[in-house]
Amino acid sequence: MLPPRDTSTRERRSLNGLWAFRLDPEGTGRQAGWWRSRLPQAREMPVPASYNDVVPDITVRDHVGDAWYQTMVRVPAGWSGQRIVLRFDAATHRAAVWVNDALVAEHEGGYTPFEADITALAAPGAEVRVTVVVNNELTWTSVPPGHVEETARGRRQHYFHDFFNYAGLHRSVWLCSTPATWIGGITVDTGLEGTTGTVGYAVRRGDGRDGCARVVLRDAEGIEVASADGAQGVLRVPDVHPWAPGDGYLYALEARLLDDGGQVADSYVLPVGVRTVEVRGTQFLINGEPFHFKGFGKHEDAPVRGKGHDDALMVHDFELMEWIGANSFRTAHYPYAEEVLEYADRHGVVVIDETAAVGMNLKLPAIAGHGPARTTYTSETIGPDTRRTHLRAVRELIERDRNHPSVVLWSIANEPESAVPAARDYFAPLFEEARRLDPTRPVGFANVMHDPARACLVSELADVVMINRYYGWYVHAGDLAAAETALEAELNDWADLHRKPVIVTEYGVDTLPGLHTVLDVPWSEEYQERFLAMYHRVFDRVDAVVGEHIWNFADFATRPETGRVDGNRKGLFTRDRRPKSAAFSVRRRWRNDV
Ligand code: BDP
Repeated sequence: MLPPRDTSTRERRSLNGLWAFRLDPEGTGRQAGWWRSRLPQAREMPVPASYNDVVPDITVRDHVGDAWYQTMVRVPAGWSGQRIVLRFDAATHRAAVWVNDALVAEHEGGYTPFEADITALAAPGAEVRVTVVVNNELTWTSVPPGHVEETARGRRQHYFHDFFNYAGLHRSVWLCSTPATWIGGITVDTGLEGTTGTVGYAVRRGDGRDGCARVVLRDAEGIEVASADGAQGVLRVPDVHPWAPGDGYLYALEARLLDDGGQVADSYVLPVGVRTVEVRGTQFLINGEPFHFKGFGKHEDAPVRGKGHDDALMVHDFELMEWIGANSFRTAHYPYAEEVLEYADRHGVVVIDETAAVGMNLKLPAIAGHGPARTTYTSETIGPDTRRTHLRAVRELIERDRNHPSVVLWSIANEPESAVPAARDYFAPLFEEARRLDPTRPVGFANVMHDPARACLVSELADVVMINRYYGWYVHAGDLAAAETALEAELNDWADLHRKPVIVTEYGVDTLPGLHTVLDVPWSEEYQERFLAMYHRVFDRVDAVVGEHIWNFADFATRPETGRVDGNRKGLFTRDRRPKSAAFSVRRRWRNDV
């Protein structure tokens, strides 16, 4: 599904702004047909945003179930003869959409887009009513999983991941026009042969018929450097300017779809970065050069708007990453807004792109003492139906993001239980599918501390070892000497046993800004600094370590828990993006500024 863009044949209109909104705690709206007229008893709600923190009311914040959004939109009069599409960049976690009285779309998966062809319902010049019901329930078959408990005080949502279950219309909503004969998809795969770049491309007609296409590749100055006729082929670019970390050089591929008479029916312009990715031994190579990941696991999270995408915050986060010397980040723990990947493409920032499969480890809540012991992989818990949803999540992620040069590695899950044979059975088809859909990128998952190198049965399936480690926090808290020994031993174990590149995808400690200590006291700013310095010393002693992603870029919201002080405080920046002391020492390391 191509992102909406204005081109010579297409237009888009943003539906962002204030929508009518209403929670549906009794779940009566679907029966009552709330889409059929003006939404009863509605308040105003911004789109995009999570609704949870906009209203200072615990019943809004902790709502479980349906929430309704509605707006009116006038279809541009100039769109007559065009195909008209309504597109949601995300609706968390599932949604149904009506245009006037007709159901036009249903989608599950809170972090990937969906669209509906509404040409038959949206007469140019007319006003239409768009109603969306968004549901935030996490179940045993959703990704991420969870379960809803009916209690005497109402319904309670339980889930196994460590970030708040924000919901709503988190990203932009668009009304788009395309010609009646339209481009349904474009894929590119790039390569380098000496100083020549190759761009393999395929242009797909939206109606599935075979189409004729012409493609033109232009450099950043707009000068044509290659062209070809045919719906698929390979373009060659002599003296190519590769896309590289820190150098987000992009070409523009214009694809023109020709109608049966040979006239241009549709045109779409796709940014293309020419680069290669390869895992060789214990090295991770970008354009044949060893790459060392420096950066963060992040979250889409901020006060008031929750997970709502916001360009100001996005640019600020990238500027702070640049300030600190980060070259990469992981989209923990779900696919981020497409604007984020487009920015990373333009600025040469490297991305590990993750599905929303987080919390597939039912041992962990029991270990932490806040949940009963359960078996992770059974037909009643994480079973075949969950895997079907998970497969769809892998497909939607790769379909959406495969053209981004910034994305160099797929992460198909975060911290699933991985030391039981059922885990291997569960994950093998997911790795297979990711590789079938995209043979050009390595595939991995973030391994949990409880399932180390000798126990984990899933890492063997991965191209890269990605591990989240908390020696000095959840284990050996306050004892950095013991933590250092344990960390180094484990990293060497991974390196010796797996002989693959190792990226430490999480390491960090909760830290309260303003808490200062002389000794190694957890939660203090000094402890965060010394903890990170210790990890960095160890990384420098183990050759196979090719990446360091601190957990987390910024403090973020979680469900209330005694181990959390107004959320997870492992950020190097506070939730409002002020640096903690450790940010300055990390900056010295990452900018080589010792
Ligand atoms: C890891 C999870 C991450 C948590 C982190 C923590 O991958 O989502 O936020 O631990 O406990 O287990 O801070």
